[in-house]
Amino acid sequence: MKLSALQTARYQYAPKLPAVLTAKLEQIAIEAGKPTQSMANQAELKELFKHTYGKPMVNFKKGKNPNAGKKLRVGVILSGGQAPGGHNVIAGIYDGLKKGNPESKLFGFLGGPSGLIEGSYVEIKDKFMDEYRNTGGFDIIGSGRTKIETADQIAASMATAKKMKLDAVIVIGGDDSNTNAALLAEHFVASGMSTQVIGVPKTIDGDLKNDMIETSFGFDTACKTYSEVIGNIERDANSAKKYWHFVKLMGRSASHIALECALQTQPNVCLISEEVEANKMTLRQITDYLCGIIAKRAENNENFGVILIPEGLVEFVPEMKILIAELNDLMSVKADEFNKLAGFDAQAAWLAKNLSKASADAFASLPAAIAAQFLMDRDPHGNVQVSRIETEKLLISLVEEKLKAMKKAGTYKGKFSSYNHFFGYEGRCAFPSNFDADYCYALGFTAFVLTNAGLTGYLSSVRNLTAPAKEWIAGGVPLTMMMNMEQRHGSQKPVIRKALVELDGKPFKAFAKNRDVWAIKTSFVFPGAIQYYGPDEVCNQPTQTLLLERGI
Ligand code: FBP
Repeated sequence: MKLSALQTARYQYAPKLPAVLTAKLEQIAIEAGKPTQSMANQAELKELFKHTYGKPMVNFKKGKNPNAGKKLRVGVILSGGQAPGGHNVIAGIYDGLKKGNPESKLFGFLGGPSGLIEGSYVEIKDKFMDEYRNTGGFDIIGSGRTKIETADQIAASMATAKKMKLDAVIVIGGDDSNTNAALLAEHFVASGMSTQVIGVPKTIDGDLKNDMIETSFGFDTACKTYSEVIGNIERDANSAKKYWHFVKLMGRSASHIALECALQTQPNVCLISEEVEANKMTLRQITDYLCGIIAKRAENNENFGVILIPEGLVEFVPEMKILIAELNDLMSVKADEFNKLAGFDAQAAWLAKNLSKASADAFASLPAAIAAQFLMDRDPHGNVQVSRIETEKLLISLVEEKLKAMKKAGTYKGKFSSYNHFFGYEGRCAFPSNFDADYCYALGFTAFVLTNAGLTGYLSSVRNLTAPAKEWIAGGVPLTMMMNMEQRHGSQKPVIRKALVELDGKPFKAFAKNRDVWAIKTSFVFPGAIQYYGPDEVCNQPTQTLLLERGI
């Protein structure tokens, strides 16, 4: 394989660890707190997780480690969407295992959770590991979105773990994958198996966070990658002064990515799905809001600008949310009937009869190309694939229509030319920023220490992230502590609660305080490309979200 100069240089980068983890393994002790509770529905969750509910939080401190030197066999899974830094999590686990006992072994399950179900894996060894250190992507072993949930899948996973004599399975995943990890941990203990299950918080979406998990890995690099390109587009827009750019940003549900990019680049508009939902804004109201800003800038002769749109927006617009819920139901309950329909016209005619009147009207109001995207296959969790709905194009067409009407009425005198963009996949496999390279390595090493301590049902946790890495606090959070019960596919299910943008949180407030000025007065900021070498403020800054949330 031909290597770029940066990849060659990044192989030399030594990720930083919290001070406690740089000690000899014999000197890393576990300090357990008090028993914990789930964030809601305590009685139901206690019943569902009879063996793993309510464990204490644990932290690492300097002290005696009775388990040092234990020979371990561990399997690791990369689950769900790619996020920069996944390879360093594996490197952290690997180095920890080998430091503990050079005869310990790490196996990578191929293609995500299905690798565990099918017993498909590879042993990770020195040379193989070294090829992936500090690189982006999940290509070391691949990822997948299979859920381990049916009785057969759980039985197959147990069989693999037994056959491979695994001491632990480490699941690197988001909220859904770690919910699965919690269930697996419970099943393993309930069946008398000694295989432990440990999770690691991954997702560029940034929505797996709470008091104990300050951020999920990958969010930092993905946001910096998108912000670089948004900044470049802003500068282009400000140079040519003739285009409006509509930029959709990844983030399945929560708007953390859009908000962080807005804080980094100060665009003219950034829609926040959670606010749209709280204010019950219809598509028409969103269009009016955008056109108001476009018209105002036109009065200043500024017929250009940049608008950020979170990927999940359509699911937060009231009429679209109801439409999507009805479509999800119809497409699963009447799947046979629906799947027989040949082509979009037949589907639209069938839906007109089967949807509620309000949803049928909402569906009919969409341009046909966009409406067809609402009918694409659901993901394995039953979710509509919002990254495939071209919300940016939908908004452009609604804005064009409205501006035409405004021109007729004499309330808009500008020129409107637009471009649409979608930034998503290009941010998921970038070389991890120094922050993500360090954070991931520390998360991986922490997952190893939790494994070494014989714990199960824990999520690897590294905190105090705005301080230098040596001051980071490492430990484990019981997975059940982050859970509640939610309605999924018609029944109540235990799930890790997704963290949405909080409208009374500091990042949103910082944005809301400034957005009216940014809308009219061009205030663009150009962050430039991620820097891996150079002064601290250039290459080691955490995200604005993290700084604001931690009051810095
Ligand atoms: P995870 O939650 O699994 O980390 O995935 C996040 C994400 O990148 C979303 O932002 C996006 O909507 C989705 O994955 C795209 O999924 P896919 O990779 O299957 O197209």
